[in-house]
Amino acid sequence: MGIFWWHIYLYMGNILGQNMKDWKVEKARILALTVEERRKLYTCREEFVKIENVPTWAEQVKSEEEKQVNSEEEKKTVEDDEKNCAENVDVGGEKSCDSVKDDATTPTCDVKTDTESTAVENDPDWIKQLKADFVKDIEEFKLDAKLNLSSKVSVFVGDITKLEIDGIVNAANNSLLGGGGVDGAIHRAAGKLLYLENKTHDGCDDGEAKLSGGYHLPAKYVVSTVGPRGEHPDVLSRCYTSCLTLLLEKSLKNIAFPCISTGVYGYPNTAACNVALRSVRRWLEEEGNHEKIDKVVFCLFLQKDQDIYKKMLPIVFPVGPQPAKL
Ligand code: AR6
Repeated sequence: MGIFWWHIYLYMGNILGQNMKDWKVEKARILALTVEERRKLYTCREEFVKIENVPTWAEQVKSEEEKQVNSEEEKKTVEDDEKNCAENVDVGGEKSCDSVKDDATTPTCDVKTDTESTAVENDPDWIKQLKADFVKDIEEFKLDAKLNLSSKVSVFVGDITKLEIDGIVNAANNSLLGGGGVDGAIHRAAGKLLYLENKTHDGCDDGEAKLSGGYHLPAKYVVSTVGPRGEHPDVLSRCYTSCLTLLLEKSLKNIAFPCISTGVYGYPNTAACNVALRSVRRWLEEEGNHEKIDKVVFCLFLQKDQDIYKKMLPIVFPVGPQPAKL
């Protein structure tokens, strides 16, 4: 080997060796820091969201129900006021209650009519499909339909790279070396040490999962998984269970999932939500896993996924007792 190439060889070896050492040392150092010390390293600075501030699905439903009751009570008060005003019209035709009459924002009876008409809509096909699939799961996997797991799951709307949590899942490609979508966002926020650690994983097969440090992310760990390209429910289901199994192996408590495969990889959103919810429910019921972890968070970035999860979550994770008939 010529002297020139020898120098290049040593130089590269040095850099790679240094970098290899860097990620291992840095990963261990960061994981040993207190949470206050780690917060100084976050790429998102103060914009992180603590996992304890993300309500469980059960809490969210309860608070929405309370809001609904309050708004119905307010509406009733306004309607009563209007009725009183009408009754107070004096002989000359003037109302004695101008404040109500002049308030352009006062809701009218029309609002009630609207709500009533949407409540009787038929289920769309994707809801019918979910109900049928879930009933089949209950029989096939002997799921306990009465087991209330609504406080084991949460919905978080926003950027997964902001979550201060044990693990966030990356919807990666087989190289694990970065890409677009959520993968790009996670690599940018974690920094280059995630790339260097991932290089040592030697890739990842579809449906499998690999664990790395979170580095400059508020999440302690990144769990990279590779979703299917297109609609392959078995592979997508394995993504969820592989990540959850890793979580348990590492004795971690909380994990957040993006909507794996529904972006660049083109999995239809309603079908992907169906698989995600049922796979998580099945895993939580298996071997009492729900008692070993705190929370599984569904991180929803797009409005369409928020709309879909809002309709599908109550079927797989009902807050009250499981309806006798789905
Ligand atoms: N936080 C949470 N969710 C996000 C974020 C974010 N910051 N950014 C996007 N999403 P995708 P895939 C949502 O395309 O379909 C990459 O190039 C997004 O709205 O990121 O599994 C990889 O390298 C969508 O709901 O992942 C692979 O080559 C979801 O994340 C390929 O894309 C997944 O969309 C993987 O494709």
